[in-house]
Order: sequence, then structure tokens, then C-alpha cells
Amino acid sequence: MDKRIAESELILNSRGAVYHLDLQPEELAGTIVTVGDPDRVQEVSKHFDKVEVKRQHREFVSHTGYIGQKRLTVVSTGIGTDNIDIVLNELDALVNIDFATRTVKQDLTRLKIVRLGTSGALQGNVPVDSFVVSSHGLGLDNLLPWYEFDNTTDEEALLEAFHEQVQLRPGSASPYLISAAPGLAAKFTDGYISGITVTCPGFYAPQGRALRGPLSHPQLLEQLTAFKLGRFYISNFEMETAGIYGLGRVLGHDCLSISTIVANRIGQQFTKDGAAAVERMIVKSLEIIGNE
Ligand code: R1P
Ligand code: URA
Repeated sequence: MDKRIAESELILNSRGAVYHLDLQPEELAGTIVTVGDPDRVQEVSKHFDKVEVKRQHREFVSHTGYIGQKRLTVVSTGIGTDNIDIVLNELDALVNIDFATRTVKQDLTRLKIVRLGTSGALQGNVPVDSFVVSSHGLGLDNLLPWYEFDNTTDEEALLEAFHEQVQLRPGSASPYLISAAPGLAAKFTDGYISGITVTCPGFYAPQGRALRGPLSHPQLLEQLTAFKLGRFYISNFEMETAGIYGLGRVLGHDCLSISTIVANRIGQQFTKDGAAAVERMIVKSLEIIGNE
């Protein structure tokens, strides 16, 4: 008999829906778009031919519908990898745990999860309004160290090079690195820049921004920009990608993260029309996701 998951561990609400996302299993599609901003859910689903489910609980807004025959769910995660822990575990529970028996299903489902986010560039030649596909997520947040997971030897080599080239203050982070799902990444090449995305536990000091609070690691930007191993380099940073790639690895889902560059930290520029650039990323990426 498979182990029953207790009510305190997998929390279902009065609708029988998973606690934070307020979704029932039949309300979720097998292909999922995540966005940080709850208002961006509507910006994605307005391109659907039909929307059949709309749910909202806290910052987690979900719309499920169709582009042609393809069923898709778009869900907002809010900001940060603490929210990614919630969203990825609940998406996984919706497909891989039987809510009636509270046991893990025999046949596991592998979801396709594509993040459409915004990000800051760490290279002069990654301009504002361009689109970056994250070849890897490099986490300076603290989510993945709480899970058991395996790295490939290529990932280990990149992480070792990162430790050598970027010496963070002891105790500030336990960097981890996970690659994108290769099959998905291969579909997003034309018009996308590929690079390593660093995921930070904040927007200000953890991304080298000093307004009034002094930085413990003032050389962070310079060191991230200079990082290199063979053809690999760091293109950008934001606040969710590594958590998504990491939990995709832990739970067995195919994940990809795409970002519109809204700030270039090297040229110190900010996009003049971020909404238009994000709209272009959504349209361009949905053309591929809708035909997946
Ligand atoms: C910070 O402004 C937020 O924007 C980026 C960061 O990852 C962080 O969530 O992504 P989203 O625009 O998808 O939220
Ligand atoms: N999102 C981030 O996390 N950082 C930026 O610089 C821009 C968007």
C-alpha cells in the first residue's frame, strides 16, 4: 500500500483544490506558462482561442484554455523562489498525486513549464527589449539546498568554475546550477539570446543595486559579467529561473525560462516601453508553445 499523504502535508481546500493555487487536477493543462506578475496572466491568455478556467488565490492567478487544439495553463508565481517552491510543488501534486487516495500515482506525468519573465542584463551586448533563453539557472537563492538532486558532470564543471571566479562572502549563498530542458531550449533559438541566468534572493543588494543600504559584495556585477567557461557566460539575472529549473529536476518536469530584458546594468539603461517588449515576447513564444 502506497504511503498516504496527510492533510497537513498536501492541503486541499473546500473545493478539493490545491491550497495556494486553488486549482483542481482537471483545471490544469499539461503545458504551463508561468509569469511573475499576476497582471501578465491576462496578457498571455488574451491570445488563447478559448479560456475555460479562471482562478485566483493571493498572487496566484491561473487561466486555462486553448490555442487551437493545444491546452495550456498560464499561472502567476509572484516574485521569488520561495513562491516557486509553492507553485512547482502544487503543479506537480495536481498531476502526480491522486487527491482521492492521497497517494503518489504509479504513472507520473512530465509537465512542460515555460516561464515568460523580465530580467536585467549583465552584458553590454544583451540589449534592453531583447529576449534571453536561460541555458542554465544559477541560484544564489537558498531553495534547492533544501532538496536532494543530482547534477550532471557538465553542471558540476560550471559550478566549480563559478566558485573559482565569483567568491561570495561565506554564508551569503550556496550556489546551485541546473540546465534547461534541452528539448525545449532547442525550439527557442531564432531571435532569442542564450546565456546563463543568475537567480537572486532580492532585487537590490542581491543584484548589486545600492540605493541607501551598503553592499556586502560591491564587486558582484563585475564578477558575474566577467564569468566565463568555454562558450558559457552569464547573460542576465532575475528572481525565479534557478528555482524552476531546480524543482523541475527534483520532480521530473521539463522547464525553460525566457526573459524580456528590461534593464541593462552595464549600459545603465531601462526599457522605454517594457509592456510592448513583453507583449512581443509573449506573442513570439506562444507561437512556439502553442505548436509544441
Ligand atoms: C522583479 O521586478 C521581478 O521581475 C522579474 C523578477 O524575476 C522578479 O520576479 O520577473 P517577473 O517580471 O516575471 O516577475
Ligand atoms: N527583474 C529583475 O529581477 N532584475 C532586473 O534588473 C529587472 C527585472
